[in-house]
Order: sequence, then structure tokens, then C-alpha cells
Amino acid sequence: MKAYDGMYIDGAWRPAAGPDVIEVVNPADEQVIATVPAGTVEDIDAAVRAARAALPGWAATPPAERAARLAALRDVLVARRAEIAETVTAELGSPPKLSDAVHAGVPIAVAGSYAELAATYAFEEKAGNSTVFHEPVGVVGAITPWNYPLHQIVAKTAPALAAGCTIVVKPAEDTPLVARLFAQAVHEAGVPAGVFNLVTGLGPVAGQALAEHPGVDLVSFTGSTAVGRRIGAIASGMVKKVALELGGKSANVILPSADLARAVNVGVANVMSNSGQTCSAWTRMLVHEDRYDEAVELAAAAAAKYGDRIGPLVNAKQRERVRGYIDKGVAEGARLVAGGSDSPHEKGYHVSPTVFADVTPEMAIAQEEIFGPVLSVLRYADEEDALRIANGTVYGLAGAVWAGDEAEAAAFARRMDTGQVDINGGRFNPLAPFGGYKQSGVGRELGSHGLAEYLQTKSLQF
Ligand code: TXE
Repeated sequence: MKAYDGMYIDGAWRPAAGPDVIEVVNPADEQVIATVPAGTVEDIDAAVRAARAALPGWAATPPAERAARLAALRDVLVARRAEIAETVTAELGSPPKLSDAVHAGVPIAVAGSYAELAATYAFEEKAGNSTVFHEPVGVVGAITPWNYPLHQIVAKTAPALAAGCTIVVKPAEDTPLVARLFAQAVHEAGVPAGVFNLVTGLGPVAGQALAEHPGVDLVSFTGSTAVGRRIGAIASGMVKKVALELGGKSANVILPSADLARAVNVGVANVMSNSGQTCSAWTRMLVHEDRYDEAVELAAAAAAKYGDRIGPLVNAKQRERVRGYIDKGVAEGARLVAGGSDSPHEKGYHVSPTVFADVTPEMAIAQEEIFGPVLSVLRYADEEDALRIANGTVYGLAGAVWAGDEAEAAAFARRMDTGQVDINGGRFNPLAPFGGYKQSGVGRELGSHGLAEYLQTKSLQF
């Protein structure tokens, strides 16, 4: 057990204002592996002051130099890749392969993409007789969740720094260790003091203090809808800018012309990966009634094959929440064809890969975000029915469409009320804007659209 000390504020590790600590638990064996300080209002205030003091200098730093720091940051993340993966495995419980490929690999790709974007983005443009300048919004307050702990921090920090903003990050209480590692990486990359600051702490204390701080110009939040609403209300009440990335209930629409086996197998893998703790997961599989039974069989077999290859959920609360949804699905009359709420594990917050058949669109398991390894398979009668079901939730974050040819799938995807759709499987693209329609959120992350969130425009007329 390690007792970590200090907050990264103004370019150095400073003692926390109060004595309280947060215990970090390994969800695979339920052992306490570390403690970190629980930040208070005073810590947040010190961090925001440091960010404000650093803002004029960083905003005036030429984009090429900001790009150089981001490239250096990417290089440090590459050099520390194994350490990142091990840290995420320890505090999130993800299998080592996933920790390397996704939890370390994706942030490296995103940091790299912003090193390039900072160098190439048109921070100044002409519009008729005007010159339009894209200037940094100011001090960013970032509140991040635990499900992709480093990615969520990098997806906010890299564009903020590229834009010329300074930032205070309050990471999730379950996963503060990789956040601390990231602060070290920022330091090693030569990012000037005060540009990036980290305060670990509880959401209702440190998170709330950050959202409410008058020195914060933009609040960027990823997490639950309930907290997102609260933060949105605080931010808009204070006329701050706000970006919210909330939940999802994404549809995986398998059209009759699709390669069914591939669509189902990739679809199951998408849901089970990271033990289902992915806001964009394709948790509703929509299959034509003629191929429904075949798809259910394939999905159950694919899920059973996963068995122990998925890690535990992040904590006991999440496991109870997911088990609750599984019990609810059974009570609502859905048919359990793989998994269930029992787990063969003695230790750890495990839930087996679970598949429900005979799910109807109004059931809770087809409407609400479960955030666990639980797939619902729904049947549709024709394309219009599929579209109605796909669009029939309050969410609109992501989705997938499979068809015999890409054009057919893309035509369907254009009619979906959702921010991102993978066509016949898709491929991860760090430049693709990511964010929600409807109640999945406000704003976009990644690529140039993600950078634009951290900019405000000024025009001069000549
Ligand atoms: O989220 P919280 P939880 C969804 C998912 C999951 C559910 C609950 O459905 O099952 O949310 O997860 C900080 N003021 N997502 O309870 O509480 C908190 O410290 C300011 C989807 O873990 O929203 C953490 O840093 N901040 C999601 C962050 O908010 C507060 C990823 C997220 O925690 C706060 C995670 C407050 N009052 C969960 N209360 C996604 N979209 O990817 C908490 N926080």
C-alpha cells in the first residue's frame, strides 16, 4: 500500500490543504493499493489561481511551441506506456492487453493528434472584410470519470493546451493513480508551471468546487447524467461555457443484407470490452425478425466464449447497479441466454458477459444505461421499425450499422439521431468528433471539433 502525497499545482507537488485521503482499491481482488489526498475547496482554489496566473503566458505562446510541448508529452506517454497500462490495470481492473492497447494506446494517439492540430489549425481566418481570431476560452475545469481514466483526461487536456487554455483536472476518485502519472508526464514534457494542474478529490467536494469556481471559464465534464445536469445548471447560472459528455444506449443495427456472424461477433466484443463500462457501447443489438434466432444463438455463444477474459467492474456500487439491471431484465420478461447476475468469482467485482433475448424497446434494459457487460438483442420487422427503435431512447451518443454494402449502411446511419456511427465495424479515428445528440451531452471531443470547444472567436472589421 502506498500513501501518495500532494497535488500537482503550479508546476510542483504541493501538500494538500486537508488531512483526508481517498483509498484506491484494486477491483480484481478488493485490496486497498494506495491512498491519495482528498482535495478541498482550498486546493481547488490554489489550482485555479495557478491556472489563471499561467493563462496570459500560455495563450500568447505561439501555436508551434504549444505543439512542441504536446509532441513532447506524447513522447513521454510512449516512453511510460507500460507503466500507464500497469497502473490502469491496478486501479480499474482491466486486462493487461486492453490496458496497453486502449487505456495507454488511445491517449497516445490523441496527444499526437493534438500536437499536429496545434501546429496546423487556422487560429486566424478571413471572412469578407473581417479577420476572425480563434482565441483560448481561458481556464478550463475538467471533471473526468474512471472508465477510460487516462483517455478522459487527455481528451480534455490536449485540446485545451493546443488552444492556449490552462486547465485544472479533477479525476474520478476510483482512478487517481494514472492521473498522477499523467501530471508527471506533463511535467517531464516541459509544459510551463500552472498550465496543467491536478487536484484529486471527491466529486461533491472538489468537483463541485471546481465547477463553481468563478475563476473557471469553461467546465468540461464526462460522467453520469445526474451529475452532468447539476454541472450544466451551475455553469449556465454563472454564464460559463460547458461541455458535457454523458451516457449512451447505442444501437447496433444489423440490416438483412449484412454478414450476420461478423456483425454479431464484433457487436458482442464491442459491448463486453472494458467490461461494458463504455459510454458509446452498442448495448442494443437490432436484428431483423427473420434472422433473429440465429443472431441470438451467435451472440450467446460469443458471450460465453468471453468468459473470464473480461475484467471486473470498477467498484462494488457499479456491480450492484449492473446486477440490479440484470434482475430487472429477468423480471420484465426478457430471456437470459448468457451470463446472469451470479459470478463464479470469490473476489473482485465481477459480472459475467450477459446477453438478453426477447427484449422489447420499452424495457428498462433497452432504455437505460447499464454500464456493464450486458447486451440486449431486439427484433425489428422492417427498416422503419429498426429506425424507430434505434432512435427511441433519450440518448444519442454512438451506434453501428451493418449492411452488404457501405452505401446502404451509411444511408441508414444518416437517419439515426446520434453523434457517431461505425459503418460495417468502422475503425477508431482519433480525429473523428465524438459527442452526443439529445441527452447524451453538449459539445464534441477529439479532432478539430474538440479543439474548437476550447476556443472563442473575435472578429475585427476592416
Ligand atoms: O459517475 P459520476 P459514477 C455513468 C454510468 C455509470 C454512472 C455512475 O452509467 O454507471 O454514470 O457512475 C465527479 N460535482 N457514467 O457514479 O458520479 C466524480 O468525482 C462535481 C458514464 O462514477 O458522474 C467523477 O470525477 N463533480 C460516463 C465524475 O464526476 C462530481 C463515465 C464522474 O462521476 C459530483 C462514468 C458533483 N456533485 C459514468 N459528483 C461516460 N459518459 O463515459 C460526482 N462528480
